[in-house]
Amino acid sequence: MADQEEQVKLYGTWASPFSQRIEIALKLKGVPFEYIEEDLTNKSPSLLKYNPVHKKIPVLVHNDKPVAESLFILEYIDETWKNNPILPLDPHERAMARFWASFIDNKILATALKIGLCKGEEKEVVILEVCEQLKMLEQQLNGKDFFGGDKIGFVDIVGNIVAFWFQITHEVLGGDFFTPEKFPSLFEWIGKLQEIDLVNECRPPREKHLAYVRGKYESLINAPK
Ligand SMILES: N[C@@H](CCC(=O)N[C@@H](CS)C(=O)NCC(=O)O)C(=O)O
Repeated sequence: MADQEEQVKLYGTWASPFSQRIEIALKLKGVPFEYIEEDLTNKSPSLLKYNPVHKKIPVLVHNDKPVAESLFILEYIDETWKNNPILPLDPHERAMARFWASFIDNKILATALKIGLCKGEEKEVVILEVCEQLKMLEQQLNGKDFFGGDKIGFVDIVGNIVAFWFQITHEVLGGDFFTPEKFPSLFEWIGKLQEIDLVNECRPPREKHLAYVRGKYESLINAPK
């Protein structure tokens, strides 16, 4: 566990599923931390100093040493505070957890982000693609409550983006494909996540989140081409 002397700071923004991942992990480990809300329209000198490459949140700063990129931060947290492991201990299971976490960000998220930007037939193709990817992810649950087994782990924490951000975005876009009928196991999993207090503590209030995502989407489609 962390020494009394240790200083842990998280630079994040309230609506970001990426900074929520880090909040969930720190709470799971019981690591006290200072949360610093960033204004991404006016990034702080500290954020630019700590993440000069991507200039993005989240950034974890542990005793003045920064770590950027949510997947790497999760690994850092798991290696630094050993209680309540996030990654499986078995090397093959660890590799698989990393594989599916990367699949969520590099495939599902990357495809989902295209949905709001295209129309007609092109949009249908993208929706089919994301549904296939979500099915592949769903199959990984394979009768388990969580991707991590009987408790949340790496893929569950990374998957918060599917569970919460994706659901809200789907609603804003007026989608009809991300439903419990089409993805029963994923929705059961979302239900299980919602039973976990510390996960709920890290989620933004639904109405506020909906309004934020709606605003983002409108400014995206109204942006000069
Ligand atoms: N791959 C990054 C993504 C983080 C990310 O996209 N952060 C967004 C907020 S949700 C950001 O800081 N955007 C600011 C910018 O792009 O200028 C991670 O996993 O941490």
